[in-house]
Amino acid sequence: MTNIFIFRIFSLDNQQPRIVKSVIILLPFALLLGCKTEEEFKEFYCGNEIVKYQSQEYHTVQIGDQCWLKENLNVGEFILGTMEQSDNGTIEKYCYNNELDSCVKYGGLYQWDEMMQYTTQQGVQGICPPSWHIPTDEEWKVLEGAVDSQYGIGDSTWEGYEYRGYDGGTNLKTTSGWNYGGNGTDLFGFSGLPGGCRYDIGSGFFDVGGSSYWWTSTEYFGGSFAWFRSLIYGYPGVCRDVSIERGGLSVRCLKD
Ligand SMILES: [Ca+2]
Repeated sequence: MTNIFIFRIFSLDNQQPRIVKSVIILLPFALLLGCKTEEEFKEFYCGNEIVKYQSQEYHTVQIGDQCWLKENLNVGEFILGTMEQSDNGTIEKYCYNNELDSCVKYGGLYQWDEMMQYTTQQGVQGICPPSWHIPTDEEWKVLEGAVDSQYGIGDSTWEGYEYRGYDGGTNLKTTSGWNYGGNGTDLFGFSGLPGGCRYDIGSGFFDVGGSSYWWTSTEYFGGSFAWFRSLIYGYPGVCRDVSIERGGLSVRCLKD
């Protein structure tokens, strides 16, 4: 359309200086091009992009077809481990051993319902930033297949329980920060730290430095339990298991 329009204008009147006509005709076209370029700059580039959310900044990392936040979520108001998180319009978090520094280092620990913001729908935004969501059990299987050197995406090994895979866990762990010689390779930049968890029974905390626990948004047989993933020092695989939803685990968000 634009080319035809330009041709017609040129053929109407050859008396005007050619350069003036060119400027008048091409100006809207140039502005259009300029707008497009600006839009392109606003596109999301996983890995370069930093996500600002509730006064915290999160890095991003592309692993296969998925874009993950590179840090555990640390959002909400700190409450003691002896308290329960509730549907009160405020996001609440536990910090390991009730120390705020633990939340800075490892992110907050959340009960499943609080993380989901009181829905049971898989893949919801929950407490994640806008256009991010709580990964499902299936989306975690894709990540596991993407980072394991022996068992790829879709391999039946990922349907199993407890520790599965060859070296997926090692490749998800940070290269420092794990106790008992448990550091990993962090081959894909996932940067899994051993943040421990809040017990599902009682109100104490468990195993910071030795293991990590991330919720999925997938319930187990529709209530009270949900799937999670765990890494532990000394095990190269990734643990897939269920926890009582009352437990306080870490949360990693996945881009929509
Ligand atoms: Ca709450």
